[in-house]
Parts: sequence; structure tokens; C-alpha cells
Amino acid sequence: MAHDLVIVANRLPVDRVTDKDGEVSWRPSPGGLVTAIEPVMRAGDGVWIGWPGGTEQHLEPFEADGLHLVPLSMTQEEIEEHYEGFSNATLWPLYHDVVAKPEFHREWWDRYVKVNRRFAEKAAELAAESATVWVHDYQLQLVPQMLRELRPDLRIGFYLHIPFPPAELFAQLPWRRQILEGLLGADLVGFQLPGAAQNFVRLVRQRVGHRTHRDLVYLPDGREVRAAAFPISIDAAGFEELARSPEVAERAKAIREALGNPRKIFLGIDRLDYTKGIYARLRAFGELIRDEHLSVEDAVFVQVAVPSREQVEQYRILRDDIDRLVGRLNGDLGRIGRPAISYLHSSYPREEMAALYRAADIMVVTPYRDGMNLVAKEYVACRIEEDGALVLSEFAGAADELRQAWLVNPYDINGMKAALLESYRAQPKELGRRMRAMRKQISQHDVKAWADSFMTELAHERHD
Ligand code: GDG
Repeated sequence: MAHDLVIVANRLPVDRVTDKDGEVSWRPSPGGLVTAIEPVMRAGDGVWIGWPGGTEQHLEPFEADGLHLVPLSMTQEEIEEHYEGFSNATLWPLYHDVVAKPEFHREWWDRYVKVNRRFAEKAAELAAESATVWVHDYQLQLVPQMLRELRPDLRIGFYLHIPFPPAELFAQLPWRRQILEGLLGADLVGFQLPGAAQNFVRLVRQRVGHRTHRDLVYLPDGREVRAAAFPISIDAAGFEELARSPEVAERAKAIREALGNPRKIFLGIDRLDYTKGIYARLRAFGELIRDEHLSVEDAVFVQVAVPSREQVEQYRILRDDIDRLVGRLNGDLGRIGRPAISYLHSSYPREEMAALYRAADIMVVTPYRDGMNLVAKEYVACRIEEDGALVLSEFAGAADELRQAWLVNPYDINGMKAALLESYRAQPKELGRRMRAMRKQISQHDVKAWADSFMTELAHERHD
């Protein structure tokens, strides 16, 4: 069946679960992207193409909660070379300011091209005449061009969820020109921030030689490509409703009690990723306890590190480093029943996340570089009492909108220590003033507004 809207993303919006009897079922993965795209998909008879995780082959299209989903299977080699390799050990660190050293391997690139081609072919097969296709993220940057070659009738949008690096860093990539040309297959290329869109346009001018003006690229065949910012957001009303539920309120209280009812709870929630700045943040907190600015009787740091990309070497090294640091800090600074850091290496249901946000007095989000950072926005949405402090890295996309946070440079440990202390000592009046302004921003710019503005802009692009 042909569809008027096709979403192409690395992952499907559901997880495949196998129970003890070997029965396979699908569980919706409650990411923001599904929430955002679901209404658009329902309205436009949409279909979503993506990898369901795992290596099972020959999976049939299926429906989950009324959404048409088309699983694209991956072989072990494809997972290792396209996903773990080129996507997560080449592009991810390169696009995040080279926080870790990107690895360049020609076999990884070859596999990246092949997997992108499979996604493009599947989209070409499922799209109706003149349909709209929305391609997502760094794993699929070649899909727009490949798809346009197969189906020039389509309207193609691309959205990058992570930062797009400055020209000086992007230039390291041996396949820089191919990536730029891949993206130029789209009519509209969306980024989190205006600076990323500018980086892209500048690179297209320098490296591909096309004429550009502001946010437009003029291709020799007369086509125009627009590059613009669409800062992603969250389902603010959904989070707020969850935070208001009696179960979550009860659970938040229970969490505080389990931690020994300290005066203040600091919280970090991140995928265990070297871009997120977990190590430096815990060190800063540890020093505040060591130097007796804070005491373990008064304050505890709850750090949730969600397991991520565990097959990639850099991620294993990071996990060991953090394990050692937490062990050392608790060994040196903790008392019986009073660890300095309460460290959890696990993922949790959405309700538990909301309870943690409600329980925490100070949310600490200190990435070295982050496209947006939805955790910061979720914390704000869950602070229904208009209290609580947000300590936020200047290098998270969210810092552009959440100006009333305590903004920090995550490379500056003393600066972070000062911000942690200030937010710890802040008076309710000041906390309220800051939180109200941030809550207004989030409720007025939610994920629905994000998806609508991208789709509206894409619909208006001139289409030759
Ligand atoms: C990329 C970009 C950009 C996390 N642990 C659990 C859980 N989560 C949810 C959070 C949040 C999402 O996952 C994480 O989003 P972030 O934005 O914080 O970070 P990335 O995963 O790196 O996302 C980022 C984003 O794409 C969107 O464009 O903002 O910059 O790097 O929603 O709540 N959810 C549940 N259990 C967990 O244990 N249920």
C-alpha cells in the first residue's frame, strides 16, 4: 500500500520484547519523537520505517496502536559497522565537538552507504505519488539524495537531532562531500539551532561549491534547499499531567524518604555517554562535600546513568571510569546510610522518571555538547509547584531557551561548583521567578509545535 507520509528513522518507535515462552510482542518505546509524530502520522495515513533492534531477519510490517510500522532488519555486520561503527564511533564524536576521538574506517563507510541505500529503497517503495518523506538523524544522512534519485516526485525533509559541527571539525571527515550531497537531496534540512544550519550552509558553499543566500542553497538543476532551525521539545502537558498524578507524588515522597530525607537532592539523568559530562559533574559535587561546603547529611547526588551503546569501546571505558569515581567518592566521603552519590545504572519507566524529577531540588545537566537535551525540559515540565533549580550547560541546545537556568561551562569545574552551591542556597522567591519563566517557555513551545512547524515549512518549500 502506498502512503502519503513516510517517516524514516534508525529505530522504530517500539521495542521488540520476547517473553519467557519465546512469544514475541511489541512495546511502545515512550520517546518524544513518537509523541510528536503520532498525530501527523495518523492524519496523513503515515508509515514508519526503522530498525526494531536485534538481528532477526524477514520481519513483516505490522500495526502497533494503529500506527503502520515497517521493520527493516539488520545483520550483525551492519550493526557493528553501520550503527556502532560509522554512526556511533565516527559521526557521533565528530559532531559533538570531537569530545572523543572519531575513528575513520573505510569498511564502516561502505556499510553506512549500503544501509542508507536499503532505507532509501524501502521509502521509495512505500511512498505514494508526491508523498512527503521525513528522514531522521545522523545514521541516515545519505537517504535524502538516494531517495530523490529513485523518486524525484517526493517532498523530502531531513531533521538532525544532534549538533552539526563547525566547518573546521567537519572537514576532518574523509567523506565530507558525500554527506553534504546526501543531505542536499532534501527540500528542507532541519537542525536544533540556527548556528548548526549556518555551519551547514557555509560548508555547502565551501566544499560543494553551490551558490547560497542566507538559509537557501541553490542547486545547478534549479532546485532550492532550505536549512533552518527547529528546536525540538517535549510533550509538556503529558509530563505535567504525569507529575500531578497522586501515584507520582506518592512515589516522589517515598524516594526522598529512602534517601534519608536530606535537605536537598541533586539529580542527573543521562544516557551513559561521554558527551553528557557525568564524570566532571560528580567530581564537582564531591569536591563541595570534601571541602565542607556541603555535607552528606544535607545533600545527596542521585545519578541515573541509562545503559547505552555498550558494545562501543569508548562507552565501556566511560562506564569503568564512572564506576571507579563513584566508588572512590562514596568510600572517601560517605557515612553509614549516607552515600555522597546514589548511583543507578539502569533505565526506568516514565512514571519513575517523573517521580525523580519531582523529588529533586536541583537538576544538573552538564553536557560538553548536546543537540537539545530533553531531560532539562522534562524537569521543568514536572515542577508543578514552580520550585526547583536547573543547572544547565551552555553547550546544550536547551540553554538557548532556558535562559533562567544556572548556566555553566562544563569544562570549568570551579564554575560548576559555584553554580551548584548558588542553586543550593537560592531562596524560594528566586527559584519561583526562574522556574515560572522556564515553564512558560516549555508550555508554549512543545513537541507538537515543533512537528507542526517543520511540516508546515516543508509543505511550503518550492518544489521543482
Ligand atoms: C538525542 C540528542 C536531543 C532517558 N532515560 C530513560 C528515559 N529517557 C528519555 C528521557 C528523554 C530522552 O530519553 C533522552 O533525550 P535527551 O535529549 O536527554 O538525550 P539523547 O538521548 O542524547 O537524545 C539530544 C534528542 O536526541 C532529541 O532530539 O535532545 O540532544 O543527543 O526524553 O526522558 N525514558 C524512560 N526511561 C529511562 O530510563 N522512560
